[in-house]
Amino acid sequence: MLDAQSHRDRDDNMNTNMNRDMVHVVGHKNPDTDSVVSAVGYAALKPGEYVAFRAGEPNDETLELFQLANTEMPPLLSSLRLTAADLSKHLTSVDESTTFLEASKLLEKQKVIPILKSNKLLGIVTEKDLFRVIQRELFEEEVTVRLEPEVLLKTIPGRFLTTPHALEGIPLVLASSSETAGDRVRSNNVVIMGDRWDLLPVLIKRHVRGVIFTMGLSPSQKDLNQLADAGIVVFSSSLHTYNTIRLMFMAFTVKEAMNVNPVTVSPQDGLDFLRRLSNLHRHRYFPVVEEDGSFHGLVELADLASPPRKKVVLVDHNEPAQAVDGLQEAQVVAIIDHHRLGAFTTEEPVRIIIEPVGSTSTLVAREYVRQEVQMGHHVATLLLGGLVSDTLNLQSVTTTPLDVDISQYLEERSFLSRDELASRLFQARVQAILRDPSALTKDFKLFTFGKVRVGIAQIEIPEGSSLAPTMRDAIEKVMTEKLEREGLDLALFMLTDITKKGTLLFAFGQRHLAQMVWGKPFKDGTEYLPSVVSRKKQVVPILEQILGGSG
Ligand SMILES: [Mn+2]
Repeated sequence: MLDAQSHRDRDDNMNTNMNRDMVHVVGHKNPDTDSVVSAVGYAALKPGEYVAFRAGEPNDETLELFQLANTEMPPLLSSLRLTAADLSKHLTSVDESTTFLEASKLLEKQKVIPILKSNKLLGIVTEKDLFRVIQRELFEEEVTVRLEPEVLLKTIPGRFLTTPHALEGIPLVLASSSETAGDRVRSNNVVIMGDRWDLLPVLIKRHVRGVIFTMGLSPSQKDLNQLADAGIVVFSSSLHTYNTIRLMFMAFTVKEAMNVNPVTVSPQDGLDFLRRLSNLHRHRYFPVVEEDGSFHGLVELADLASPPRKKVVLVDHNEPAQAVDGLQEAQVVAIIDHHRLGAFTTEEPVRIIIEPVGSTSTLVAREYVRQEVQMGHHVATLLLGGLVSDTLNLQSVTTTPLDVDISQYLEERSFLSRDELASRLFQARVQAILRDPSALTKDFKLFTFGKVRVGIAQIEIPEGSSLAPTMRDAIEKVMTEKLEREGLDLALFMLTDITKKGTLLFAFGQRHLAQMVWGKPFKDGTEYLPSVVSRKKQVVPILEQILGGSG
């Protein structure tokens, strides 16, 4: 018998599929290179505990970097919400031919058993379900048993003395004197008896269905032949009569007891849905079944009350709006970032590393130095790529001395030249823009100067001005579209050359306005403006000054 303590123990054994200690390390949605590689780099600090993810499809530059580093892209994390897949439990499953005896042994370890056929769910069975069948036997006036040979052999130790067949009929124990016994025997009986050889002629005469001899007894060969000739199935149980009969109650298969219509859920179903479902159906278990019908696991009602939260480290972002969906259901354990701190509150203390440096990769790499962890060359290559990508190969205004130091540290460990890596990455970036020029207007901004509506877009690229011939068509296409769609007077595109620290300015629409503002001819619609790199500080103010205040 199970006591209360062992009940508790086996509950604890039923752990959900979710690894509660696993920490998801993930960057922002619409991931750039820095956000993907800083997740990989940070996760590699604690292998086995931290696992890196990406929050969206990688761009061409990021793909190029992972190819260069010969490393696998981390998997997509689309949500941090708890799902039925996370909450489902590891359970031993059985097939429908499993006997009650086998099932009841398994039910000492788990409270519910899934019954499968080729990994498809047929039903579930609990102790209650087994007991319902046994109870039916207990309260029926006249019980008919059907003991299938395989079930009988698996339940009662013993052997068939005749060809194995199902023993089907009304059980009758012959213990009384031959006179009384003879009167009681019917042809639909399965007789259970000891060494009452004197009664065998009666059994043969009445054509009983079968005989079970107890205590391992077997009749003489002559008697056995006569029983067999009369079509009577003979089984010899090695147990005594009481134990033989007791086990007959267990000579069923789970097929006869299982609940074939449990309410099932799919692996993607979220916690809210599961809670609503459990209010609707007062079931204790909800099998989790894939779309193709294959069995995934079981969610238990008790686990919906206070489920564990997924742990997450945010890299390269700290604003919930930029984070993977379901962040509010997760537990943030750390933030590693180089962006401004947005509105953010947590329930527990959080490790925060936010510094105004050129890339998150820089901060992640510094953790290797601080924590004295050896950095492999794959990670060094990836982090160097992230650093180069965000700082435009150390030429962006956001670049700090720390970025420069760390870039040297990474360059040594990656066995790569930073400049070569940079040129590979920026080539990939340009190729991607040519394939999908809409990327050029990602940071498009609208202004009104006096009565003039102006739109300005900008990209910053090392050796940017040398790319003008390749990119001219793409720039013209997206900017004339903007001009028309936004009803602009003037559309400006800044192709900023980070290396030369200047901007090639493209003007579309009323070009004479640009000619007036900068006092230059804008032949072919472009003009190179040396030492102009900032839209906010160098382009907007002069437009405002010549065309009128913005508003
Ligand atoms: Mn970044």
